[in-house]
Amino acid sequence: MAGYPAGFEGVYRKGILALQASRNRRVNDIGQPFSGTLRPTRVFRGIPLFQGCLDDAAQAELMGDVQAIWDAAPPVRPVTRWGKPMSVAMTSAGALGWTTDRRGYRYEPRQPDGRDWPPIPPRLLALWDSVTGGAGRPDSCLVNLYRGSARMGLHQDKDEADLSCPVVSVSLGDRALFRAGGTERGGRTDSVWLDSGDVMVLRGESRLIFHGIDRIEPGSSALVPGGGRVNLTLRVAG
Ligand code: MD3
Ligand code: FE
Repeated sequence: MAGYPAGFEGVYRKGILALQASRNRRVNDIGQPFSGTLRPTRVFRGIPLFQGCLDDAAQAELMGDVQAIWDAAPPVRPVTRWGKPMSVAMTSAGALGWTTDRRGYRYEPRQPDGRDWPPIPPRLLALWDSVTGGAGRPDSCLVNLYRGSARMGLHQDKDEADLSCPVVSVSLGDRALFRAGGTERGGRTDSVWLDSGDVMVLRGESRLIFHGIDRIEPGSSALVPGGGRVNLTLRVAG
């Protein structure tokens, strides 16, 4: 940016992003959190980030929905194919829930105790429509709980029947360091902090990227009872 002081461009960009985040918040403040057309605040490695998508009231309402899911389907730390418990505690809502055990990763129509998974909260279905423009209908909502040093290693999500459908991720509670690479293992990766109320949409090329959570920052939010971070991922699994 010729003629401007050194560092101006960064400040200018930050200003634009803060403006868009506050506009997203304002859309939420008029009482129809998910009915407006929310615009991404930034594109991170091809992923549209909707930073500040959910205002404090919308986050609290969603946290209530999460508590209802936990009441009907308590979070568990599933074991991987190799018998090691994951550090993230998980449960699901919807027709299909994602689980893992010694038989491997898969979607199941019932909880391990035989009960149905609880329904996907209508608020989340509305959010899906708002940020995807109404691409299909999610039939699975994975609810991940990160406490303390919980993390998720780099992986690809490929257990869903139709990989051309988008995935929507909602972050609640403590901020988390999200890492994303390309569609091949071993390539360059970049990281970004995800804050409570941030939403991202994975579609097209970014749907198949390697990604993970390096760590959370414990105590950075008071939203989740007992502390930690919740991530909701909406998917068309079946
Ligand atoms: C990119 N969850 O559950 S959310 C997962 O924060 C998962 O709990 C992380 O990765 C979490 O599989 C990351 C962001 C995310 C979610 C799904 C994706 C990124 C994705 C699917 C495909 C590509
Ligand atoms: Fe994933």
